[in-house]
Amino acid sequence: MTEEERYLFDLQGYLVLRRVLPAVMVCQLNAEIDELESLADEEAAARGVARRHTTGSIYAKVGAQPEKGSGDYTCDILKAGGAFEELIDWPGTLPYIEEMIGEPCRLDAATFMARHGGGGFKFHHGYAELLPYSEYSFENGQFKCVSVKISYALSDVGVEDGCFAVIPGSHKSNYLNPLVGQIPDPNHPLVQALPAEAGDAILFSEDLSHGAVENRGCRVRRTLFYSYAPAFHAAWGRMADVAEGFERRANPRRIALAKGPSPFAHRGASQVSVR
Ligand SMILES: O=C(O)CCC(=O)C(=O)O
Repeated sequence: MTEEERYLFDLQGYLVLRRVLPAVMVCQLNAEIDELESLADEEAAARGVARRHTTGSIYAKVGAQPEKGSGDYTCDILKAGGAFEELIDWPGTLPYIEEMIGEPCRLDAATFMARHGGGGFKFHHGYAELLPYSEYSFENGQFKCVSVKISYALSDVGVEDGCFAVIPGSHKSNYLNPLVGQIPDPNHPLVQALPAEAGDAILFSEDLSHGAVENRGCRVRRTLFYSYAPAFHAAWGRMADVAEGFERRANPRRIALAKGPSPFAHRGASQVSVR
């Protein structure tokens, strides 16, 4: 991270990295999503990539359901293998994650999300509650974030396409977020909408108030979320489960990130007392 990036991440709670995925990688990832979307729900589930259709929740606003196709959904994506595995230790983003977490870290979830016109996501987090799984913290001149997520855009997402949105600085707020539970209004003075082009990545502390503007267009927003945490964290259920043969294909760093390295590895055996 450059000095300016450190300053901005601390100040705002997020960083936007432009074009961290080259066009060829974006094409490859989209082609693999197209192939998965050509499958019926049962076939996708049989491959371990079960779709969780968005039916509305305290956070999600459901988009229009297309006549054909999958509608709004998320799924755990590493079970699909392929190029999704390459993003686990992507060189354009992983060094940022390592510095933001400041501890041996692991991947705790990797999901894909498709959102159609009408869909949105309400503001959550970024107020004074202590959520042990999401705290932003800075100690002894180092970031010590407990959860940092990467949102990779696989499609161009303007404000009208329902882009990601945040309240900058809210990761440090001590007051209740006045917009929590609302779909972000990009014209509200507190709200920063973050349009992205395919291949861009937004890295954010989970402690930041974040959500997504309503998709008012007719383009489907495609996004990958890769979530990282200190190594002592458990994964989010099965959300970081990998595909058959992963251990044979992957390099040691990728395996350690997906499986969770030993939280004490960096301290040395002498500092870990065994009785
Ligand atoms: O749709 C988005 O970009 C935000 C989604 C989100 O905040 C979440 O899944 O927790």
